[in-house]
Amino acid sequence: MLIRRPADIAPSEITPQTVFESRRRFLAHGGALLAGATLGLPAHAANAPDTTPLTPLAASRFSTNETPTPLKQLLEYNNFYEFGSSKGDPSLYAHKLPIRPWAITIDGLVRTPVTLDIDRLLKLAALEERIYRLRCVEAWSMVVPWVGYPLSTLLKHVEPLGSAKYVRFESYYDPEVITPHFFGFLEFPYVEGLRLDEAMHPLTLLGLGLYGETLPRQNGAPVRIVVPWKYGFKSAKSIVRITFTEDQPLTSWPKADHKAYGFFANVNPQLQHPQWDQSRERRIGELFKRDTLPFNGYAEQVSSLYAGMDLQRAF
Ligand SMILES: Nc1nc2c(c(=O)[nH]1)N[C@H]1C(S)=C(S)[C@@H](COP(=O)(O)O)O[C@H]1N2
Ligand SMILES: [Mo]
Repeated sequence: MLIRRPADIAPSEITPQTVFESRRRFLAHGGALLAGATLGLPAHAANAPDTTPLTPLAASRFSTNETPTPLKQLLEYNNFYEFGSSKGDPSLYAHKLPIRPWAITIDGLVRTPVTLDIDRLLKLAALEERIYRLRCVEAWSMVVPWVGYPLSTLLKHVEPLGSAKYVRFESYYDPEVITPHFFGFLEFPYVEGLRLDEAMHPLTLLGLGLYGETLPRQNGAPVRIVVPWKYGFKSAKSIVRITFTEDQPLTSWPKADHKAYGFFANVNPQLQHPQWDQSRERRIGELFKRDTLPFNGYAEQVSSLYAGMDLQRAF
C-alpha cells in the first residue's frame, strides 16, 4: 500500500473536512463488506479497500447534484472483463491486479513522449471531486463521486503534433496475471480511443479515485479514463499507455462486434439499434427504469462536438 504522508501527521491535520468525512464513509462501507466475508464469501471477496486518501479536493463545477450510488454497489457491480464476465467477478478477482509499481507511457504523434510513474501523475495537477453519471450499454447506470483532473492537463504536457487526430488508450494486460473468463469475444489488452477534441474536452477526466480515495482495483486502479457522455465501455480502466494517432484506433468492442458497438458510443436514447432498446436505463439501487437522456444528460456541454454528424450512422 502506498503511504503518501509521514505517519506522524494525523489525517485530520492535513485533510479538509469533506474529504475526511468521505473517508470515514468509505471505511464504514468497507466495514460492511468485511462483515460480508463471514457470510460464506471467499476471503478476498471482503475486498478490504486497498486504497489511500486523496487530498486536497476542489469541488467541481461539472458535478451533478444527484445522489451518488453507495460505495458498496460501486465495488460489487462492475464490468472488467479481464477479471470475468459477471458483474460480481471483478470484486472477487481484481485483487490480482498489481497496482505498484505502475507507469503510463504517452507516445505516438507527440513532441515529447514520456513515461510517468503513477505517483508523479497523482501530483501533476490539482485533484477535483466530480460527481458524474456512468451509463452502461446494458442499460444500467450509476452516479460516481470520481476524483481526478482533466485528461487535457496530461495530454497538453506532451505537446501533441498537428497530425494527431485521435488518442488510443491501452489497459494493463499480462496473461500471467490475468486469466480472462471471457475468451473468444473481447481481445486483450483492452483498447479504447477518443477523437482528439473529445479527449481534450473539459468533461473528460483522468480518473484517479472515487469517494475521496484512490481507485479500488475493480474500478480501474490506479488510473482510468472517465467519459461521462458515452457508454461505459469508452471509460477504459487500469491504463498503461496513451498513444496519439492520425487514424481512428480499432477499439476492443467494435473489433469484437462492429454492428453492436460503435467507436463514438455517445449515449443516444433515439438510436435504432439492431440488438437493443437504448431508451431507458435502471439506476443501480432503484427498482424502476428511467428515461435515458441524450449524451447521458451532458448534451449542453458536448453536442456541438458532433454538429453535422449523422448520429444514427456514427454511433
Ligand atoms: N480495461 C477495461 N476497462 C473497462 C472495461 C473492461 O472490461 N476492461 N469495461 C468497461 C465497461 S463495459 C464499463 S460499463 C465500465 C464499468 O466501470 P465500473 O465497473 O467502474 O462501473 O468500465 C469500462 N472499462
Ligand atoms: Mo458497459
